[in-house]
Amino acid sequence: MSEPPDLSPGNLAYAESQYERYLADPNSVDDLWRKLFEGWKAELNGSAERVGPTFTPRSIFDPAGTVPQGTVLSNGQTAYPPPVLAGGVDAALQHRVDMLIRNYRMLGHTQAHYNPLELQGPAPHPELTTDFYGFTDAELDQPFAINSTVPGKRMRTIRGVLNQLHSTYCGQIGVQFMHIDDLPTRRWLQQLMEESHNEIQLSRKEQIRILTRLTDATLFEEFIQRKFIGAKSFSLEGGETLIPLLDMAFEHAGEHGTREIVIGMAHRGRLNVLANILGKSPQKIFREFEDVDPELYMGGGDVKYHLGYSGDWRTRSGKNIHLSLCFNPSHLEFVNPVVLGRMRAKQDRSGATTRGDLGFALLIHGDAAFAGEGIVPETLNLSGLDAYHTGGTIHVVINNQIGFTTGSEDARSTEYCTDIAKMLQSPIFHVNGESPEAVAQVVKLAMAFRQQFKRDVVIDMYCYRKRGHNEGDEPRYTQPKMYENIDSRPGVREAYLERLLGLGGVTQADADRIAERRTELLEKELSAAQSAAYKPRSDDPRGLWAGYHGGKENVIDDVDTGVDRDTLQSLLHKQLELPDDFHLHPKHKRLMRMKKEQAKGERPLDWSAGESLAFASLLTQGTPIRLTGQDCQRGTFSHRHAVLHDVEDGHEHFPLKHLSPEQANSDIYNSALSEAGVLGFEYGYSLDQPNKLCMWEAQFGDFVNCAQVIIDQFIASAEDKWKRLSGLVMLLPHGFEGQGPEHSSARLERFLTSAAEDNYQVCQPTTPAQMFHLLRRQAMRKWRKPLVVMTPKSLLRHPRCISGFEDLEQGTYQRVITDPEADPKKASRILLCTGRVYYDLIDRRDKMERDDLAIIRLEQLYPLPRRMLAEAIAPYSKDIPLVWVQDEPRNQGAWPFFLQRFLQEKFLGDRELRIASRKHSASPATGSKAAHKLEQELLLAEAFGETLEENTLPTTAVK
Ligand SMILES: Cc1ncc(C[n+]2csc(CCOP(=O)(O)OP(=O)(O)O)c2C)c(N)n1
Repeated sequence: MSEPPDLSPGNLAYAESQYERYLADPNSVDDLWRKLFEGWKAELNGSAERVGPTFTPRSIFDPAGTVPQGTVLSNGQTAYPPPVLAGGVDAALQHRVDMLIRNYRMLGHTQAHYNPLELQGPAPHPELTTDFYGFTDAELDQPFAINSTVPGKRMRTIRGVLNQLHSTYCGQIGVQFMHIDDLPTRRWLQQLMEESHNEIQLSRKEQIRILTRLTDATLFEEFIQRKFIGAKSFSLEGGETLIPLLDMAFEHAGEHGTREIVIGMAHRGRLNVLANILGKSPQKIFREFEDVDPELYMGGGDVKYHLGYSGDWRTRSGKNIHLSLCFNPSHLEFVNPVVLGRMRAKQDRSGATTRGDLGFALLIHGDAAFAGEGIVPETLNLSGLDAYHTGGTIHVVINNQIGFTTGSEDARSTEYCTDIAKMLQSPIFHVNGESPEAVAQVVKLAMAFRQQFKRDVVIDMYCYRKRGHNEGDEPRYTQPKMYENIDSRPGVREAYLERLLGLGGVTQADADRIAERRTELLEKELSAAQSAAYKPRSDDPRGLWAGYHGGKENVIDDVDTGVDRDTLQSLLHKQLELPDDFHLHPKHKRLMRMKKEQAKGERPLDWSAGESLAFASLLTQGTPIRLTGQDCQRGTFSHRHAVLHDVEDGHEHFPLKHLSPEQANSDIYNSALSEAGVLGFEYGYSLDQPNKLCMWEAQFGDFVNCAQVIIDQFIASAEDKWKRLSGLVMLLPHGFEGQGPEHSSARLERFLTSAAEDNYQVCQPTTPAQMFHLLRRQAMRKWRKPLVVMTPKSLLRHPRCISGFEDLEQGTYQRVITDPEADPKKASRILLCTGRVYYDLIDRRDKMERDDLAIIRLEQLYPLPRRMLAEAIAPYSKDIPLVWVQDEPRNQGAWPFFLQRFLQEKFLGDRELRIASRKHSASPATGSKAAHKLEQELLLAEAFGETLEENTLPTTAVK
């Protein structure tokens, strides 16, 4: 035999028989085989130059083997993995070994020591015992030829491999990554972890840095406990490793070229992060504890552990990263989508080509909140979508194993609080927060993973909460055993210092010096905070926001939002131009014909035209737009068609992207079926793109119910609490058209209930021209206020809901529309209404041929245009009643708001006010179409004074 031994998969059975013969009697095989086997033996013994093997057996270590899967071999067989022998091991044994190895990767985390409070260590997992696989001692010491990502000798015993797997997967890091379907991604992680046994080698300098950051974190909390006894600070104690964790993350980020990081976190440890990471001076924080500036915060402001901040981080190698910690409400986790939206806006602004190159979002969660709040999966689900992708978020859970007083056994059905994140193809690292070096390894892996794959990654840092939920709370009422354990722990800094002293690289004197310097600084900051010379930073909008205003509407002038007819016509024509080879849906062809007639001025403009002209004119003026929402590309009611789909091959055409070469970006995306997540994202986006018209459209207005937290806690009150401005637009289809309790009302009353201090605008436009002017006004005024628009459904195609070019050419949004047809001298009553019902009223007036009715529309409900309303009503006699007409039940809609203003502010003078509406009702609308019609009839009759006015309020009550 002169050829080298054939070790291809097709010949492995023969090779195995040769090896068995060799083991029984080395001389029973021929020279070449003998030499090969001797080489293996020598390697196993750690001596002699390696002679073989030249084949790499297929195993879990090398699933592809030497021969790629599916290759047809010279003998005609296909090379896919018979359970193969390796180095003379039988196929069944090899299979058992492969199973064990796979299970280590999959289940090793169950044996890992990531939980500092689990003193006994984890209970053994049967599938990770050698008994489960029936290995004998002899087999454990039997050599394998392994070409694996596990470095080291090629010939390994099962025992040797097990040791390596155990140290990699069952140390202080428990990793879940086998749920990732993509093999190269898993291999990438596997290699990084197994090569290093999942341990990091830190230099002395790096260790001292960790000690310093732990000292910063620890002393900060101790200082607050000492100086502000009993004050709520939601201390980080027990989880101090968060500070070195973030420190290391930002250092890695700098090396990856990151320039921006947007951070979201709850109250726990926030002050510590502000002081030790964001660079907010402790002086400012202490001043907030002192609470000596009440006049600055009358009726506004927020508690200190909800405040945001931004600062610059300079890495050791001199790179600069801008950090922004978002303001957030108490409502846990709702800040998540807001943070992502901000990051996306920064990325879009920067024009970076690859998402995540500019920077990423970092979200710090609590264990109970991460497992419990639905906004978490809503936000995770956005992470891979075109409209919301930001290139991967770093999630850090401060897993202190308790939520207020509730333990994990009552808080979740899952093993880990992070299990929901397995929905993403992302690794989850559970790590012992008492081991800063294990945390350092995890940070390195997580940062590298995000950088490589631009996907989310989760660090679940197990720790504990040294005190109660807040400083005044007694945790031992409910968790006596847990706190017995916690009370016996030395503290993270102490324990780490102990380790470093043991290693000999640091002396106690070094450590004391670090601590003394920090304490001195904190003392100085405190006396500065207590000094009378302290000056708070001004809240005036700066940077990106310079030139924009919040505050009252009367601080800002109205703008002329008209556009000349030629431009409008050309913008409509432009939107009708299609690429030559584009195949339209047949129904769409009819629509296009109609739109052409509109463009030529042969047909009046409908809602769709008004809206698309607002978009198109802003885009060509240089104002970018962004609109997302469920099915908003087409529009729930098929009016928008912002994206056309070729009926032959499905490819898309965006008319609003083809207006002019210089136009601004037009981003119109269908959203995930989420309201809170998506609205939170868009709100966040609006915070970092003040010049862009940012809009969210609810599918039906009532779906806004599901986003209520975002509205109440951010949109309605952010300016009041945090001086944050936003120009976000919410388009909420609203109108009583017999569609049942749910699809009728966008809950106008709720917006009006929380309307105060001109915190947002609530408008209900009733013509295409009004919609056109409203959207343009929102973008063109420098007043940045959220805008709530009650948009129509049936009016999208109502024959009377039309405008002419002349209506779009001049003027601006009309807050009140007077009645040009009414003769004040003849009028016997004034009907004041808002929204869709106006068209019912004019139809009925025409039908009844009544000329004694004035119908006035209130198009801006908030800020209430009192003066304009008074002027609109002034020509009419004081002795005729003013009737507020609304579709909504009496306890809903605008009536409760309007009545209160009318009574309190008396802006319409001494006049009788009546109401025509549906009766008080718990639900917004009837489910019966017929009942709806009947109700509508009664309502209109009542408005027209055709029924006994039992429902009118006594005059005295309303005057
Ligand atoms: C949406 C929401 N529900 C309830 C609360 C009240 N609350 C504040 S902290 C907390 C426990 C949070 O536990 P966890 O997420 O584990 O964070 P930890 O405070 O333990 O760090 C609760 C119930 C809240 N702030 N927000």
